[in-house]
Amino acid sequence: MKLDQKTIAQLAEHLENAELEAHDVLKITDEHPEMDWDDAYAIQNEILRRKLARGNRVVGLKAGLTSHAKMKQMGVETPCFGFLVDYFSVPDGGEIKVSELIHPKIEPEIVFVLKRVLKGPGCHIGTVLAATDFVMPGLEIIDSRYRDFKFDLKSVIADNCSSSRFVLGGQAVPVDGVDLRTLGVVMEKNGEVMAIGAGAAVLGHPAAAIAMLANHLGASGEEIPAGTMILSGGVTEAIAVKAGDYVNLRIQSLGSTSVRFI
Ligand code: OOG
Ligand code: MG
Repeated sequence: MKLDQKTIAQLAEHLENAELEAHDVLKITDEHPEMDWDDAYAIQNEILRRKLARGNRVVGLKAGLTSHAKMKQMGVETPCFGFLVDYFSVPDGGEIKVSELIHPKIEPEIVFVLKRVLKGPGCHIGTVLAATDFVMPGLEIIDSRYRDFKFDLKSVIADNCSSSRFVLGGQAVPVDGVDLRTLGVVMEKNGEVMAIGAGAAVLGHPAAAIAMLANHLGASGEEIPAGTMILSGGVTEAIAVKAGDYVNLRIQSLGSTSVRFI
């Protein structure tokens, strides 16, 4: 760790205020180029602590920057991990107020729900599939707090990996019998196809993203509890949205989910 506790708390407050007040900020590594990975996750954890103290609850976890499309779009080469709290959740077919966000983008995700605990190190695709209750389609709305959506990996980790809203829908499908690599993914905005992909875009197999998350948490002695919902990462690049837009996601064998921006 390169930053002291006071600086970590200040940066967490700074980034969380930007989220809650929907305004952008400069990326924090500009002022703190010395910060390291532990500092970045410590800031994210402090944002979580602030939310829990206010009565919010964790409802899921996410892996991000797990596809080449996303890594290329954002100019980074390593995945990141974050948390999802209750007020991020939007019902299937529901509405999102863009005035509550800065410059939202939307991306298609394959979502896992676990039936058994996952504890790294040593988790792999097999461990993850054996621990998975079902998968389902999800739309993630990301909203980097950084100006023009530009950041480096440490800055985006501190900012809880741009998390802001998510929508789950479609069908809950057990993983035996489906090949998650070849599932087709089609995302439409206002009736026009905007992004297409397949599950293998996510680290070769979306379960690999869940294994990485379990191994990341395992390094600090944490486990992923049974029942946890996890976004495995955008399959395609993220698409900008504005008020009036309607987005629909279809994933082969898993059904569809949608959301409207107002
Ligand atoms: C970081 C969050 C990425 C994903 O699924 O790749 C993410 C960002 O692109 O702003 O959620
Ligand atoms: Mg995502």
